Amino acid sequence: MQLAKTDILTHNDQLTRSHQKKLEFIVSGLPAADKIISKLSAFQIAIPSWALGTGGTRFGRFPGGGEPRNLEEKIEDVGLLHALNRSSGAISLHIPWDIPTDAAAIRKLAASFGLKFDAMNSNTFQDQPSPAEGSAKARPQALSYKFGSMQHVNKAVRQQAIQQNLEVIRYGEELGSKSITVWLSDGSSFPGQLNFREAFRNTLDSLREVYAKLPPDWKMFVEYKAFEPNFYSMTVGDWGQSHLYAQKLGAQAFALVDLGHHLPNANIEQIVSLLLMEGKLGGFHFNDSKYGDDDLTVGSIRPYQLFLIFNELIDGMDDRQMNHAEDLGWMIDASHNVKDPLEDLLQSVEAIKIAYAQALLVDRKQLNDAQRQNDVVKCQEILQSAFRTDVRPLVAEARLINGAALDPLKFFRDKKIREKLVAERGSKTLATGL
Ligand code: RM4
Ligand code: MN
Ligand code: MN
Repeated sequence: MQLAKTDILTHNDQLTRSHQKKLEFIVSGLPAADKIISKLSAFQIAIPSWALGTGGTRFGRFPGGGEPRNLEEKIEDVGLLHALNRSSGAISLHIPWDIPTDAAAIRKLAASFGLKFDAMNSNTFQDQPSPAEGSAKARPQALSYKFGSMQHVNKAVRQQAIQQNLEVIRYGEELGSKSITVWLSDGSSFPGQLNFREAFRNTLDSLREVYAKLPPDWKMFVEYKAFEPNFYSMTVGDWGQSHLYAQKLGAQAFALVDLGHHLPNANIEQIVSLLLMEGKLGGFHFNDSKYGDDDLTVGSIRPYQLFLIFNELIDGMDDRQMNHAEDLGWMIDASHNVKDPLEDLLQSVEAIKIAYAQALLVDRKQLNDAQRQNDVVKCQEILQSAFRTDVRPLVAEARLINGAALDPLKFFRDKKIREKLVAERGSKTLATGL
């Protein structure tokens, strides 16, 4: 579904007046509002192809209807999001959930929506029973990943996982992607099940084989996770282990931080800061959580933590003269059980941009001075006054400049987009993914 530009213009016309008032108010107190707005318009967040349908829990799944039935429709959905907010200009594919059978056609379709291909993801955490429907290129899987993939005690299983990752890279090259994210569910569920050192070495050797074939302009992201599906040990269990792999692999390998993959109360902003300092932070999977890998809407539970993370990101990236929009991989990794996936993703993108905008407000010089004087109260005041600023008009203005809708969610509802998708695709469709 392509949105009519005139519909967006009409929608914006109706909201412009009240938007301008709010914008004037915030801009009047900001010396560098223009700079902030242009940074916001450049900032894009990739959408995962596996989060466009309703996710489930192990207790059930409640599809809402109109879910994308294939890769083409997933691309259309991301295209829709991007037309609404001009901030979701990339899609991230999971293989073999979303194999591009005709890469040239898929690339063309994505380009028609102004979309690029973000990091490719390899799935060696499930056994694939047979080639996914409509994906003639998928190979049937011979060996099981029940006891891991890259860590496996059996070399043949490790080889299978390596080959699968190399295949993912090949698909990515056909699509113009520039990175692969490796998330392994490898680990153990019971004490004694695994020799930790052997599992680490096997995993490192397997990753090395993939890394050796990585195109020179690609990055490899090693994503860690504290627990689940293994509940005693994970072979890439925390940022220290990710960093260790990335360091041993080489300059093209980085750690990837998924916000939901930490033990409770972990200080994620500190992790981010140190990984950046070491030049080993590659990218992000945004989501929110209260207990574990809950994959909830970004900013729905702990918006202050999100702000603090962005505060460290900006500080660390500026220190290394990095380009905020381009030098790290920004992606959402969420699952939607009770909300409309597209509405949920719009909320997530908005939350990310709000946190980014708030962090851009922090007066770094003042903060630095207050830190040096051990003025703890002032440090807190500086951070919290940025966090408590309503930056939504700045984010909306960035959207307006980019030709997006002033209020994407309102547009989505007013124009009954979900209803149209249900009419087009049916009420009983199921998207592949989480
Ligand atoms: C994992 C992890 C990965 C994602 C899968 C689907 O928990 O977050 O990034 O690829 O879920
Ligand atoms: Mn993730
Ligand atoms: Mn996860």
